[in-house]
Amino acid sequence: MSFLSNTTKVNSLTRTFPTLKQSFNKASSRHLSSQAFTKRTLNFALGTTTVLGIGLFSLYAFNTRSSIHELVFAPLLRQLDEEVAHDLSIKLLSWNLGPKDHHKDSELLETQLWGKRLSNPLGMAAGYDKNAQIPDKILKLGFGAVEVGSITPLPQSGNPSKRLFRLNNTQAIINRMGLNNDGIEECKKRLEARFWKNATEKSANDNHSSQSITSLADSVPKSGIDGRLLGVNVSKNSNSPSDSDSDFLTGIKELGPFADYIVINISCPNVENLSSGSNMKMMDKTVSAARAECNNLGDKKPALVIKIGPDYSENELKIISQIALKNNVDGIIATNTSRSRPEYIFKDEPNAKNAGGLSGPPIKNLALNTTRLVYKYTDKKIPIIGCGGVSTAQDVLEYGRAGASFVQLYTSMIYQGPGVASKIKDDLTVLLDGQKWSDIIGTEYSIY
Ligand SMILES: Cc1cc2nc3c(=O)[nH]c(=O)nc-3n(C[C@H](O)[C@H](O)[C@H](O)COP(=O)(O)O)c2cc1C
Ligand SMILES: *[C@@H]1O[C@H](CO)[C@@H](O)[C@H](O)[C@H]1NC(C)=O
Ligand SMILES: *[C@@H]1O[C@H](CO)[C@@H](O)[C@H](O)[C@H]1NC(C)=O
Ligand SMILES: *[C@@H]1O[C@H](CO)[C@@H](O)[C@H](O)[C@H]1NC(C)=O
Ligand SMILES: *[C@@H]1O[C@H](CO)[C@@H](O)[C@H](O)[C@H]1NC(C)=O
Ligand SMILES: *[C@@H]1O[C@H](CO)[C@@H](O)[C@H](O)[C@H]1NC(C)=O
Ligand SMILES: *[C@@H]1O[C@H](CO)[C@@H](O)[C@H](O)[C@H]1NC(C)=O
Ligand SMILES: *[C@@H]1O[C@H](CO)[C@@H](O)[C@H](O)[C@H]1NC(C)=O
Ligand SMILES: *[C@H]1O[C@H](CO)[C@@H](O)[C@H](O)[C@H]1NC(C)=O
Repeated sequence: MSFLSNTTKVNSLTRTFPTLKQSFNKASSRHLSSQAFTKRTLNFALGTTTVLGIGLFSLYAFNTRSSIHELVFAPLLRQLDEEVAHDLSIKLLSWNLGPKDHHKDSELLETQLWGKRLSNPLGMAAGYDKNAQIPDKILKLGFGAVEVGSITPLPQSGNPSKRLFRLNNTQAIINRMGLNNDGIEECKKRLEARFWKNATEKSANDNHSSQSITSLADSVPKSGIDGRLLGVNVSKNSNSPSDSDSDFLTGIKELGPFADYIVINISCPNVENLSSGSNMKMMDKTVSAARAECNNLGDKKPALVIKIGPDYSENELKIISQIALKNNVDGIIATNTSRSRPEYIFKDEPNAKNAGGLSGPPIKNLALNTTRLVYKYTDKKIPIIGCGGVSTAQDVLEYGRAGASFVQLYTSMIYQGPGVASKIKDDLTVLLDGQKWSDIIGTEYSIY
């Protein structure tokens, strides 16, 4: 009885997900032939039901293209406290209970960056895998790049809770985490371990001498996976002096060898007005010190990337662009969360009044405008990484046309679940309509 009713359920499920029908039929015939002579006890029926149930569940659950993530798992996680949900999602992925993207990326989505191949233009932004625990699981969700961090020299616990807020109606987030992280030593152990595992697989006669990092060809990404990039975001401990750069430099020196790109925070809350000469000098000094430290790594050096906020004026962006050009910065991430709040948000969102950085769709136009201006003022010479409110393929396309070489997202995964990268890639392939991603980058400016 129980088996029959389960079959009925299975049939209705396979109507919704027709590709499952075959696997179900195979699984059930295998079961019946191997167990044909055992007693058909109630236990057996229950056991079969459970096995089939788990089997079917896994087929849905372990595929990023299954709608179960957006329709069931993500809403379930959203019933929990924001930070509990975040930590649980990291645990699930680290236990290999996350879904995987089983498709090969369309060739249309490919691009080249820093001499390496990037197989699709979707990256996971900093702040999700703060402690470098699961970069490979994130890449398996279908992202082309993953940025871990921010990581500070010493571990720190961040701001007191509550420090993370959902704004359900606008699918936005406000956070003031305050850089909670495990510190360089712990994170370096993880990054080093994953790096060597792959480096030694790739070149069997290498051993763990520091020279063998340099023996990897330049085009081999530090992610260890062709077409995928690994970034590390380094920052200062909150009790370090605000005018000291030594925390960044430590981060670059220790973690740089294991990253394709390294990101530094150049925005200082008490350096509001960049137009003033002394603030500009301070930013310039930080970037040039970071450039020098990066160069010290020689052949192991990662690309040096700066991340900026979305709240700068056009004039300030002009100045930042000049500083970036002068110091041969390799990339600019535009943007971080915003201090601002659009007026409409207070009407819909009880949480909008909380202090912290706003992310998600309400900051998209700010971040997109920033991308556009930085692309223009750097004379298209520095690759821009678009970030802020990316939740659909249309958003990705807009960032690409405005000048982004690739984009990052975070907040939309909180609302759409771990299938978000696969979904956006599929839609983007359709939207591109035969054009290549690399050909649409910056096309808004082709008229100049
Ligand atoms: C909870 C949370 C934590 C974040 N932590 C970091 C961080 O540690 N370092 C960082 O550079 N950006 C951090 N960000 C900013 C994101 O990387 C990204 O720049 C921003 O959220 C805009 O993208 P989105 O709208 O797709 O989320 C964080 C964002 C959120 C929502
Ligand atoms: C957001 O949605 C979740 C789940 O639906 C709910 O538990 C939570 O109270 C909502 N928060 C706000 C601020 O509306
Ligand atoms: C190593 O590379 C393979 C593919 O080349 C990838 O599947 C795996 O996740 C990588 N592992 C680590 C630890 O880098
Ligand atoms: C491995 O490292 C040792 C020293 O640490 C060195 O003597 C040896 O030649 C190395 N082997 C290879 C294959 O590089
Ligand atoms: C960014 O840097 C400034 C000073 O350089 C510091 O005050 C601020 O806390 C940093 N923020 C992050 C997120 O690293
Ligand atoms: C920034 O500095 C410039 C020049 O010192 C000044 O004209 C401008 O008003 C300042 N802006 C703000 C927002 O303080
Ligand atoms: C990013 O935003 C956070 C929160 O608003 C802030 O603490 C940090 O300084 C910002 N970093 C950059 C690089 O703008
Ligand atoms: C973005 O820039 C356009 C053109 O300058 C402007 O009209 C628009 O208001 C800007 N949007 C935001 C959110 O700043
Ligand atoms: C690095 O990560 C922190 C969050 O941990 C974020 O606030 C900051 O803006 C990031 N900085 C850069 C340069 O990406």
